[in-house]
Amino acid sequence: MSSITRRAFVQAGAASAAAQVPAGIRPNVLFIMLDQWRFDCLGANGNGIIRTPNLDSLASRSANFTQACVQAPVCVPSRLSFFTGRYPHSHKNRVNYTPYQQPEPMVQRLLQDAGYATGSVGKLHFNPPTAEHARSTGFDRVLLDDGIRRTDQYSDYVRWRNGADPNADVHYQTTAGDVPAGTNPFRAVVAKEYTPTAWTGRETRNVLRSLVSSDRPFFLFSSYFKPHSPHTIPEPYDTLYNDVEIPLPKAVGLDYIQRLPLPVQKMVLRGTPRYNMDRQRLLWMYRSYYGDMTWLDEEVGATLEELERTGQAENTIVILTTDHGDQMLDHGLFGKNVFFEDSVRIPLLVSWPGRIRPGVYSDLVETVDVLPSILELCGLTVPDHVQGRSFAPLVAGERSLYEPRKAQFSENIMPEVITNGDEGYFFTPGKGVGGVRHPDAKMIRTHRWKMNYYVGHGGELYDLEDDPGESTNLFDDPSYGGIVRDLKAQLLDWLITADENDQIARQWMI
Ligand SMILES: [Ca+2]
Repeated sequence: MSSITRRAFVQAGAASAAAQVPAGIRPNVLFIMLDQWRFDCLGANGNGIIRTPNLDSLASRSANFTQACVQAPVCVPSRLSFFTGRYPHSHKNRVNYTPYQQPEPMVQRLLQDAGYATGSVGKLHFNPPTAEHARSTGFDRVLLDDGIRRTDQYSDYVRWRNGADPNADVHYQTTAGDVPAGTNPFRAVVAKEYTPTAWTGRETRNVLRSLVSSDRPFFLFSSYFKPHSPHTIPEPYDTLYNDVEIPLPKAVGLDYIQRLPLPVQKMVLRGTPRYNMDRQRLLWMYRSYYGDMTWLDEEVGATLEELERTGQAENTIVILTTDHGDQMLDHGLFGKNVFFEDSVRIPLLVSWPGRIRPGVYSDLVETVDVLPSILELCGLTVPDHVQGRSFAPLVAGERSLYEPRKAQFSENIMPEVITNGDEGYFFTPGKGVGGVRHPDAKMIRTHRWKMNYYVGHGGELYDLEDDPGESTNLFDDPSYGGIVRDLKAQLLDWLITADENDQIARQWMI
């Protein structure tokens, strides 16, 4: 199907859903985001060790997308693709803490303009990182905590804790330090009730109550910093997985890392490389990450209970997802900024009782699809600038109106490769960043194949069916030349058509 036909298709879908939403009754939207949450760290996604009963229960009531991919494996570019429905090369925020200066409105503005009461609690990661700025993007109410030291001065959580916690002079990410052997070295010094996680949960429920009391439908973005590192885990969660041997990723050596394309090598080896770190310490990191997830499960569970208690559960679309995963030493590194499955493949749950058909969906959805899906489910028109494709027909409407994706795309300029974490570098056209032409990497992923392409530095090709751990790079193997050529052609097609609405005037000149 041509993309122009596709656009008409999407709009027809929006119109049909709009017709289904009774006049004056639009659903609420509760959008819950965790930060750096691995796809496999959810019981419902097949993890038999992690304890996430509330999230598993939500998954059983949701469309559970098992092949969802982020548009960029790093925070702000990914978040803005969720919020704008646009790919990173179109919304242009390619690294963290770039001001969003494009004219296209974000989801909160679109819903606010449609009469929604809007609120945000927790991490937004916008720049400038202030609540006032966040309100100017379309949030009526903002309680902010981005979760990192450099923005603490703008954090409503830090301000609150300074007045409430008798130990406020100890930074909230401080760990106990020397602990007896056999106990968790990541145990937090700060008591649970004074942590960002507890604050975000509590304030989410406070803002939820106040939004429900208005006579308008609401959009609430509830955003946790965890299970993002640094690992700091308060009692009682620090000991939850003490007796559990969580399977650890396969150890990799320098020989493996040095076979990766140069930008990926640099990413793995930047700063102090940790690919050969102590395995016992790694196990404690996993136990802390799992403990965080069980705690987040309780917080999200309490919020869903509150939604039920206010009588709004039946008329609320709940979205639960994350902005990217965490390597957790898979392939030799922590964090993200690479295209491995641990970073780009994310959990995505979308529910609406009686409207969204629960089940496991293996369709190739992208995070740019979330905004048009929200709008369509709310009976609103999807603006032309949106590049995503609504999955509303797939999960809640006429399935035949949904055109399945054949491939997903992700983009990453890997700035840390050049700056090693320093943020004082700017992009200069023709010169790159800091005088270095950065590798603007692109990923294409199909049901079977993943190809990552680094301008000037070759690529990676993985067979996700036969090699789900992405251990064998087939990019330079001549017997896969046809696959590489086909994926390159699809990548080129996407690059040409993704922002066609920015490139082509609506009316033909005669
Ligand atoms: Ca993030």
